[in-house]
Amino acid sequence: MNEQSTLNALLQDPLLDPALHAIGVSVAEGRRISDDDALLLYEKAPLAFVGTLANIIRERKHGGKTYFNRNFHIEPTNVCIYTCQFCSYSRLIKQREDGWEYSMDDMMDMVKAYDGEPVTEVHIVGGVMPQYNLTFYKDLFSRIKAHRPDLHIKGLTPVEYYYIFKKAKVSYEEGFRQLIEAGLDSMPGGGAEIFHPDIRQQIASDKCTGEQWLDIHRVWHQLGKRSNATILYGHIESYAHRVDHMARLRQLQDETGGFQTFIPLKFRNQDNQMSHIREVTTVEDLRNYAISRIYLDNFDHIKAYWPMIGRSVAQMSLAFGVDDIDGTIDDTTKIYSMAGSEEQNPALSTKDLVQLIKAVGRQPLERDTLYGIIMDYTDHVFPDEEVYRGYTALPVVQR
Ligand code: V47
Ligand code: SF4
Repeated sequence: MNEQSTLNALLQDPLLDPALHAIGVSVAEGRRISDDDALLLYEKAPLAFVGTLANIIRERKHGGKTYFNRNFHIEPTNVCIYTCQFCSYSRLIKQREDGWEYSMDDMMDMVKAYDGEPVTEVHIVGGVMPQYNLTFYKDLFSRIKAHRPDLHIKGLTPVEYYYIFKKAKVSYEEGFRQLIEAGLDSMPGGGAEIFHPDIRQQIASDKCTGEQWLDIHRVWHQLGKRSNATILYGHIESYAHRVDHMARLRQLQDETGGFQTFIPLKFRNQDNQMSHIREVTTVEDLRNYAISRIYLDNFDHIKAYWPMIGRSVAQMSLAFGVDDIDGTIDDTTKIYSMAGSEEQNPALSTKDLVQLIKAVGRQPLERDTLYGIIMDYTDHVFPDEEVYRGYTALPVVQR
C-alpha cells in the first residue's frame, strides 16, 4: 500500500474527527494548513495520521532521498555569560574551573586535524564570552579560509551576533559584511529556543529576544545568504507556543526564502536548571517532526540531529517527514552530551550512516552545506557492508 492509499484508508475511518479529516484532504491536495489546524494536529491527531501526511509531503519534495553532510564542530568555549535554564554551559551551572576557553591557535589546530579528511563544513558555535568579539571571529574565519579555502564556515547564531555587533557598535548589516569578507558562509539554526516571550522570559531571559533572532536572520537573508532554524521543544512550552514559533518562521521564510532546514531539538534534562522537567516520549518526538513537516510547507528540509535523539529514533524519523540527518563523522559536540543526549560519544562513520538510511529503504546522498550533491550512495557498496533489507523495493546488497 502506498502513502496515498494509506491516507485514503485513514480518511475513511468513520471515527476520524471531521476537522482532522478536513486537514487530511487539504494536505493531500497540496494546500497550506493554518495555525489552528497545526494546533489541532498537536492536540488531537494520532501518530499514524500525522506520520502519513508528513511522509506524503516528504516524498513529494524529495522521494526517498535522505541527505547528510560531513562536518565537524568547534565549540570555542563551554562557559557563557548568559543564564539559559536548559543549558549546561550557562554561568548558572558552569564553574569556570571545569570550563574551556580555546585560543585562536587551539581552534586552528582543530581545523588542521581534519587536513586530508573529506569534510566540507565546520560548524562553529559555543558559549558567549567577551574575548570572542568581532575582531576575534574575523581573524578566526580568515585564518580558517587561508588554511582551507574550500571549507564552508557555518558559524555562530544571532545570540552571538547580537552581542558582538552591539559591542563593536556596528549594524547587523555592517557586522555581517565584515564577517562575510573574512570567510563566513552560512548561519546555523541555534539560539531560537522558543520565540514567544512568555516562555523565552522563563528559560532564556537575558539573551537576544525572538524578534531580534528573526531580525538578524532577515538581514542575513537579505545579503543573499542561507541559514537554518531550530526549536527547542518538550519542556515548559505548550503546543500553542510551538505553533507560534513555527508561524514566525514560516512568515519570515515567505518574505526571504533564506532558510534551508528546520531542526527540532528535543530538550534533554541532565545537568541544567530544568532537570526536574520530564523529557517527552519518542512518540511525541515523531509527532513533532511530522507536524513541523506538514506546517512548514515553505521549508525544503527537516533535519534530525541524531546525537540528541539516538540512532533508532533518527532512523524512524525518516518516515515522519525528516529528509536530512546531521551528525556524521566524529561528532564530539559537547553541549548535548552534557545535557544527557542519547549518545555519550556521538560518532558515526559515513558507512554506518549510509547503512542506517538504506536499512529503512531510503537513498543516502552526501551533500554540501547548500544541498549540492557530493555523492549518491544508493548503489554504493562498502567493502564490508552488512546485508540490508529496506521496506521498499530497494535491491538487497550481498556481501
Ligand atoms: O540553541 C542547549 C540547544 C542549540 C540543550 O543549524 C539543547 O545545522 C536540548 O542549534 N537540550 C545549539 N538542546 C545547536 C543547534 C544546531 C545543532 C545541529 C545542527 C544545527 C544546524 C544547529 O542547542 C541551542 C539550544 O537550543 N541546546 N541545551 C538541552 N539541554
Ligand atoms: Fe549560553 Fe547558548 Fe547556553 Fe544560552 S544556550 S547559556 S546562550 S551557550
